[in-house]
Amino acid sequence: PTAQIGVTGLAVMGSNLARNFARHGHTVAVHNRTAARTRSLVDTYGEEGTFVPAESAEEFVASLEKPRRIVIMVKAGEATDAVIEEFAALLEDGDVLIDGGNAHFQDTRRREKALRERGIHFVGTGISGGEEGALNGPSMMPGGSVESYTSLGPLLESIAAKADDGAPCCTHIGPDGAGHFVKMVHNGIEYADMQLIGEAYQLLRDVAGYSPAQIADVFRTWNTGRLDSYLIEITAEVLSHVDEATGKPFVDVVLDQAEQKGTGRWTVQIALDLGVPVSGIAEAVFARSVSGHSDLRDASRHLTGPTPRTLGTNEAAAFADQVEQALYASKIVAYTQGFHEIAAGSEQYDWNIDLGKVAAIWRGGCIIRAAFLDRITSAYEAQPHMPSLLADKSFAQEIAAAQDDWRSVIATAVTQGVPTPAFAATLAYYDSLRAERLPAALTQGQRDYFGAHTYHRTDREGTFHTLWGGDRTEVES
Ligand code: 2AM
Repeated sequence: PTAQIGVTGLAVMGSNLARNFARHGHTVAVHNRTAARTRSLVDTYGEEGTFVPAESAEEFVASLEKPRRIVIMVKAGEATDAVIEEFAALLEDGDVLIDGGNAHFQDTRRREKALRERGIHFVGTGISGGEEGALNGPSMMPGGSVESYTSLGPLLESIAAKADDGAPCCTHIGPDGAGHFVKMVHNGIEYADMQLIGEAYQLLRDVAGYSPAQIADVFRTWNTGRLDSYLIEITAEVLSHVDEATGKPFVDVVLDQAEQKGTGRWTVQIALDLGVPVSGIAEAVFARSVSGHSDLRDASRHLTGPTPRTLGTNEAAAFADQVEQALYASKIVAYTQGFHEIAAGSEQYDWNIDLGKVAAIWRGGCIIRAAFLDRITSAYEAQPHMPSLLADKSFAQEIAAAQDDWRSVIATAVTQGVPTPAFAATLAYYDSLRAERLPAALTQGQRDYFGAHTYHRTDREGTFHTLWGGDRTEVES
């Protein structure tokens, strides 16, 4: 046996990951259910490094050094279970099975437990960066045992993206499902980021009256400042692209119905279970859902409302600056919510996740890579147990400076009838947290009225109920 690592499942993500390992000097065993894919990989890219192609699972396993390390890159769900079963039967104590797909973290917890009982390390690993990242350096979020990371970590770190300071964008996230959980929230934040960018675009289009090409230039300028990020960069690329067939802006010929594969939805579902308010992420998921309801939208075209008024040139430029402030403030809140969910998951499942390290490995390789993740890293390094990213002084100051514009942009959107659900939800979250009193006191009163659900008082310990149907005296319960 000569291979340091094996990859099974050689669709684009798996092939690119295998090539990445090979290009970094590792001998890579490659295997696919349909052997033609394996042959084609080695035929096309064999020169890039040392591949050991295997036709059968037995041959594949026999080609690996011990402890064996096998990365599974097949579709999440039943295919993953089938492949795990096939290989687990051939593995020995101490071998490491890695699932690099977008598995649900609860599936990962279940699989890790079952395999641990058979002496096999199971490493659910989030991988972000798309096809390009898999080939040239993704951000990697491996979970599983500490022991598995001793053997696997250096290999993964060698192929991971490197942050600007040279640190690999890969760290041991925590036990069992921790890696896939963090990848899930990464994707949730990605949904929010994309939606916020989309709302900024819509405002620049409808209120500032800019063309897609002009908006691309605005995004290019923003990308040189604190919003510097991969998503802003590709937004400018997409907006400046012209459809060849029609000569129209590409963004004007694409059907405006956003699809989703499920990790954003999971982020919100799990947040509901954990009781974590991820309203910005939720609005992003709902916004895609609304867009996809063509039936509802068709049936609603008669609904009235304001038509946005386009600003003059100078006003438009000033408005664009305000939108930048709004986008930045909302983005900080969306990340705050995502990190809160990771902290809550970590607490619930005893994962002991280091939030600073999570921010650090998102600085490169992944879809949400952004200059400001460096600052989130520093904030958590300075205060690892911050209850919220908004507890960090410098982020709080930035929001303080941005908030007049933030409010004004949302007010404009509301009066002009441009939907900005994620902008508005993130601002409402901010205002809810800073509010002296919330109407939750009234909610408690209502609950006590119709259901005798009781309440607590601000001035005394204890649990109370008012006899609403009687003389309205208060009783302690
Ligand atoms: P295939 O080339 O034989 O179809 C993405 O679909 C990748 O997952 C492909 O490499 C595919 O193999 C593999 N795959 C999907 N379902 C599988 C299964 N049940 N067992 C093994 N590999 C599977």
